Amino acid sequence: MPHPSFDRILLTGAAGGLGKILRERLKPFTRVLRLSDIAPMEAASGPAEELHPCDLADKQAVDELVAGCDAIVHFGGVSTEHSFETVLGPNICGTYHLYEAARRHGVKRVIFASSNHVIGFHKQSETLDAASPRRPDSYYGLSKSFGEDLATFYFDRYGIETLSIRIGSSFPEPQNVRMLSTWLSYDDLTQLVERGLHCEAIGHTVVYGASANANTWWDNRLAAHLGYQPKDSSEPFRAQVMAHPQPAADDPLRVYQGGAFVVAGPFEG
Ligand code: NAI
Ligand code: 15L
Repeated sequence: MPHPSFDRILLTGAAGGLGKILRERLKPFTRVLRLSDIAPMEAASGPAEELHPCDLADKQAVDELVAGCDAIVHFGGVSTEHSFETVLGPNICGTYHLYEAARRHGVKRVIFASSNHVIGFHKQSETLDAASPRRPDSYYGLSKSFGEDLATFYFDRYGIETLSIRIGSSFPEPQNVRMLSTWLSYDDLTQLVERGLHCEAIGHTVVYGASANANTWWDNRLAAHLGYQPKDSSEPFRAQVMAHPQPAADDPLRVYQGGAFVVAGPFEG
């Protein structure tokens, strides 16, 4: 096996759906993979893995978590819409804690799991690139938008480089008509994370995390320097998706890029 390019990569959200996938896929790139989550994780498989449970909302704990790492793949946090108070600690404070720890410990590269929900209020009739105005569709989307701003700030101020991946829908298969446009296969997700780790001079790059789907809403030309070449497409799943009863034409799932997130809440009053 070729010599790994990193000594110790930190993966947050390691107990989650995508964290479990990346736990396997990141191994070739690092001598040691440090795995972290607030939820229980499977035991380390050997010396190339180390478990470090941590609540992202705890600043001191995050500082200790990051010490000794040379890159961070940040997939931890609340991953769907909730009240502002629920999102605040893990996502807003937590991402700040990670960048602050990265600054203190000299980490120069972060891969940030951002989300399509930073632009979710755009209509599905629009085609967006990374410079399109954000239109967050939820407190969750707002937290990812803040994470992207943190990435810009920590690059401009401290030279920490980030790839923010605005992940569409990364699941084994697209589950509905909207996901025929937003689907990101696990192989294409892995390629994006690999590009984010190894591509030189990325500054803060924003890329839409989607496979080569036929009906896309996203144009990645502003991230062309990554060399991301998606290999998969939702097309082979179209027939099985369309065989199910379809949402009405005015259903948010058919109108907005963020789908049902645009009608979540309110959470009080
Ligand atoms: P997930 O919910 O399965 O995993 C998130 C993990 O974060 C969980 O294991 C959870 O325990 C952990 N976590 C939550 N609060 C925490 C805290 N306070 N401290 C430490 N860890 C905490 O979500 P999934 O699907 O694996 O997504 C991973 C990341 O990718 C998330 O940041 C999500 O927002 C983002 N993303 C995922 C998409 C998808 O299609 N799966 C789409 C867009 C973004
Ligand atoms: C996300 O940001 C969520 O983490 C994921 O669970 C899906 O809801 C996805 O977006 C999506 O928009 O399909």
